[in-house]
Amino acid sequence: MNELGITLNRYLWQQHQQLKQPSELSMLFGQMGFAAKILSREISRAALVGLLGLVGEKNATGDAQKKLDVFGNETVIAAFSQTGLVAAIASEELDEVQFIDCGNEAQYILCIDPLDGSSNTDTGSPVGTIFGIYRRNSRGNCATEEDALRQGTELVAAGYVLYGTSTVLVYTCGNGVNGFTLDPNLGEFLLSHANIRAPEEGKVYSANLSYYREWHPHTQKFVDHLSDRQTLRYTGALVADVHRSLLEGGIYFYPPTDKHEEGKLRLLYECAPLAFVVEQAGGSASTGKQRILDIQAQSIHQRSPLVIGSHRTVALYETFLKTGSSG
Ligand code: AHM
Ligand code: MG
Repeated sequence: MNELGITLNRYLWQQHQQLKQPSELSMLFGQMGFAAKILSREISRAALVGLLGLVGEKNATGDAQKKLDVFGNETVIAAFSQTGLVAAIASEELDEVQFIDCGNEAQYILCIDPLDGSSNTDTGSPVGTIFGIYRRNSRGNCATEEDALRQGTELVAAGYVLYGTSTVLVYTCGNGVNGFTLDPNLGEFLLSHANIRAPEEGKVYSANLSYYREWHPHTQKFVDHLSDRQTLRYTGALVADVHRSLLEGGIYFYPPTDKHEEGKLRLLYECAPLAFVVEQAGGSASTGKQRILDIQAQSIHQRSPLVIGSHRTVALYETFLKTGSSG
């Protein structure tokens, strides 16, 4: 990194000039960075400003809502309202797609989990934001729900923000993956992880082993195989576990359980955006049977099993699920 560093805004401007990335997309990332700065600030001081704990209601997918979930959702919507950038937002915290600024020519649809891993908020553990961006298909004054019901291969861009020991924004527009770390004193995201490549294999696996008995017997065999060779790390925040896999190699998986027969994680704003990022870095993302990005969404809060991370380890999971052995 040179003496001054490369800010997210400078990087986005370069992408616009050199790769003809649409200026609206660059502005959209700029707004995402702005929302992330606000969230980073409020998450880090949540205990001081009354933002810990539950709201006392359930969200669209039946999860207990945390105050920070609500704050995250409001922050994102405020960051994109009246910008003319986004026509609709599908969020984990909204029952239905929210249409933004009907009547303008906004070209993009945002699918977002504003605060992933929110069970971690009250203990100072990592949380994240996950986002995927599609180009709007519909014409006319208002976007439609179908604009958000897409296949991952149609993603124009995707990324996540990790609020951990530092705040890191990682994104792709389909030409590589780059990460920016927030300098809290400057209030700027600076390029810190250029052209991230996911190792083909790793030494760490991430899964909630308390569901072991509920998993398919072949998944259990995969875990038995892995636990002889690798070590377990599970943060309870998908973003943190996937980020580690991306940088150091490894695998995260959340298979179907008794409670979540289709898997727990949501396709549109958790699985697909992370799959796009990880594939762009040379890794893989699967349900165990099918590539995540090939799934056509049927509903906004659709769930999916997720197996994501180092290419060879994801392939090994798929082999185990099919055959019950390493093949
Ligand atoms: P959330 O978006 O409601 O926080 O749920 C998603 C989170 C993931 O970040 C995490 O990996 C997983 O759910 C943890 O679930 P569990 O406690 O069942 O292991
Ligand atoms: Mg989530």
